Amino acid sequence: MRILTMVSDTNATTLQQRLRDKARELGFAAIGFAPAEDDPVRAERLHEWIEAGYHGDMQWMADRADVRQGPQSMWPVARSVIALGMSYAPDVDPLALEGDPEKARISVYAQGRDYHDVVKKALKALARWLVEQAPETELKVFVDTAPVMEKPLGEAAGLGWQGKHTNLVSREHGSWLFLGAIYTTAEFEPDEPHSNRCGSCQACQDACPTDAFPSPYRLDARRCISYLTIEYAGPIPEEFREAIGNRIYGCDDCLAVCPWNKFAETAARHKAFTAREELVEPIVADLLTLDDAAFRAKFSGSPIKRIGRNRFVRNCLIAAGNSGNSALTQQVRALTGDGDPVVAEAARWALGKLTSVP
Ligand code: B12
Ligand code: SF4
Ligand code: SF4
Repeated sequence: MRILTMVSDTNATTLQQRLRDKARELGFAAIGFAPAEDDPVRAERLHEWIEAGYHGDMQWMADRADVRQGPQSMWPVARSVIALGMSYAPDVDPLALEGDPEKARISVYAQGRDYHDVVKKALKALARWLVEQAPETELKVFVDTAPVMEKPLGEAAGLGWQGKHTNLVSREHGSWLFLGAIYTTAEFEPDEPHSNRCGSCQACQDACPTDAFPSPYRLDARRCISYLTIEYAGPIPEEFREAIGNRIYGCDDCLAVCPWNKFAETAARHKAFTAREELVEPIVADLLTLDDAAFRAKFSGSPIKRIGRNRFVRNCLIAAGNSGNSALTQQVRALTGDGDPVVAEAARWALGKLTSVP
């Protein structure tokens, strides 16, 4: 069903333009349209990725891969995808704390409000607006948690391209876009898919501290610090602990070195993603003291709350062990008796590192 049949012909072309305007008014920095088609190449790459085991413990990626592979597989009546991006461009260098072991590094995306909430709210508002304009339209909105491959859809809709670090890179906003998508029964004029602009650059591949890219455009999540510190609940494998350094939640290194970021302007950033001051340069010693209640209070409204106190303190203990800061020894020793076995084990490891400092 074409959108032309849903609204009067004179409004038809302007509806798409008004939708773009509305998206910007709601805080989206980028919007594009793509046909709601499955792409066999994209689908095959997803299945290869899962067969290689690169998803690690993210069983939800494998469970719904047949639906995730494309819009038609999920919702056969969908005709168009509206891809959206919201900027979270930082105003300081995300790598600035690299050599500062007393401080911890929280990835840029988690220094402001939880993007799941912010993007979803704006997507729903945009969806409501579209249904008011074209009442026969059916739609579904997605950000992150649904079985949807948002990056290739963003590329198909012209928002940017999937760089060698696998994330979507925008010429205007660099690597700093959160993505969301709307599947709709309305048929919009598609935008041109974005061409790849990585060229011979491989800065992101060289920057990765854990060698998580088996080849360009492919990420082995099991080696990625973002996976290890956020998604993975067990004891972090020893081979990665030193490389994690002082990163306690996510990792920005491959994104931060991308040369296209020089065009990203913080003026385009949604105000909800302005960094909370206390999360820009947090002190490792302060974070080790958090119990469950203090953790929840501190990270209310933040994506960090999702991982819970135990996983968070586990990460802080890895940073403590890597700090070489013997002033942390008492705090770390106290955590060797923690009720959570993963926290207690991380504390023993950190204690061993701190007490072996010459
Ligand atoms: C699972 C997941 C993760 C996993 C796995 C990441 C990954 N690369 O798949 C982990 C936990 C590691 C992760 C980490 C991060 N994530 Co994440 N994650 C997701 C999620 C939920 C699904 C991604 C997915 O489908 N992966 C499956 C694999 C198969 O997909 P893929 O890597 O895109 O695979 C494609 C390429 O490999 C490509 N390909 C393969 N071979 C070749 C060869 C050539 C030549 C080419 C051109 C392409 C190509 O084809 C595949 C299919 O298109 C999405 C949200 C969503 N629903 O889409 C967010 C999402 C991708 N994450 C996001 C973010 C912000 C991050 C982090 C930056 C967070 C952080 N700072 O710590 C890191 C970045 C790490 C990195 N370099 O990717 C954003 C990215 C926004 C953007 N601009 O792209 C998303 C879109 C969430 C959102 N709604 O904004 N994430
Ligand atoms: S987020 Fe960090 S660990 Fe993961 S691939 Fe990028 S640089 Fe490597
Ligand atoms: S750092 Fe270079 S290779 Fe990596 S995504 Fe950016 S342009 Fe592409």
